[in-house]
Amino acid sequence: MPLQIVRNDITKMKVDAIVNAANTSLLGGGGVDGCIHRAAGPKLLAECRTLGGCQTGSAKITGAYDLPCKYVIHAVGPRWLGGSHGEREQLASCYRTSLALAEEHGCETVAFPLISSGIYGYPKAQALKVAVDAIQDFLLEHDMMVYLVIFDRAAYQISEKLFADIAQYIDDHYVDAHTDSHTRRLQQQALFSEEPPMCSSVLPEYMDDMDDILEFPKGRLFARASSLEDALAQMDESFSEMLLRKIDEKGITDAQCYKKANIDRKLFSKIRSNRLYKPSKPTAIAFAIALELPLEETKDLLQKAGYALSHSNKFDIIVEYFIRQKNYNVFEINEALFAFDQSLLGG
Ligand code: AR6
Repeated sequence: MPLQIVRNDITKMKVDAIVNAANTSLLGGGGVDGCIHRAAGPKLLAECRTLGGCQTGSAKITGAYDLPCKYVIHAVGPRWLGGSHGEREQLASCYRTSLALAEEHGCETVAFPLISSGIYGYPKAQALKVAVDAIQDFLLEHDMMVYLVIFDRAAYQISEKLFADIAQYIDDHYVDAHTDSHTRRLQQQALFSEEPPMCSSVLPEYMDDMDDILEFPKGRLFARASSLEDALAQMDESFSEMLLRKIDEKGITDAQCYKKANIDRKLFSKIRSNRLYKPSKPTAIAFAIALELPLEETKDLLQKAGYALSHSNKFDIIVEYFIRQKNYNVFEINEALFAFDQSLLGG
């Protein structure tokens, strides 16, 4: 996953470079700046003294000394003055300059705090959006693993309305599913008491239309497939094949698809070159989102990788919510998944 949002203390990140939310003097301060200087030791300040400060919206790079990374990139975010003083552009410029510096120094992994969102007072939700947009733009053209490190829970709030809508959606569907599954369990128990174990009510949904190859209910699957080889020869389009077909049908390039899915190039190549590659569920869903598939097609694609969307877990319900809203922005979906403590989409 090229952009990953994690909850951590940035000084603990084992990456090539961490970014500091510094001030124009580059001589240390409070917040994350203080944490980084304490963890790096006094040699960091000594090097910073040689840099001659830094302008707002820009960044400079130093060694990392006692920190577990190789470099510290000191970025100077804007103070929030109400939003009409070029704050957004200056903040975006911090991310762009830092990423360019990281690339110049051969960094493959970089971790950012939410610059300006503490002492400098930038509203956290807006600071997050600027960060995600700027990093996403950079990743469209470059290969890098970027972590956005969120320190405190309060720093990460999706809008109250969205949170309430999703909570309501989960509530409605989660309850339904649990009521349904209770009823289904009772029905299944009743069936088990009269039928042999292999009965239609316990077959997975995807076997519904396999009547022609099932001899049921005597319990012999694939009865008309004369041998295992015949059965294997009848294998369907695989996940990889369906994915590549859909990419062609949408008229987009492979890179447009995997970047939009927040999947890195290497993982995509593996999937492309191995027709039987089995992706993780978050990866499979990320591709469905990148392809902007409606719900039924999303389910088809997932099924190719052996997964389903169910109403018995929050992750699935949140994904379904976004697909029904036709919101196919992986990063916005990830913000919501993060807010509900679920795993994120991507590779
Ligand atoms: N790891 C990750 N994030 C952190 C950590 C940490 N250890 N500590 C704080 N944060 P701030 P600013 C988060 O105030 O707003 C300094 O004095 C924090 O929750 O560190 O850009 C500088 O010298 C917040 O979301 O930076 C400047 O004078 C985010 O990091 C001024 O503060 C940024 O908060 C810069 O203010």
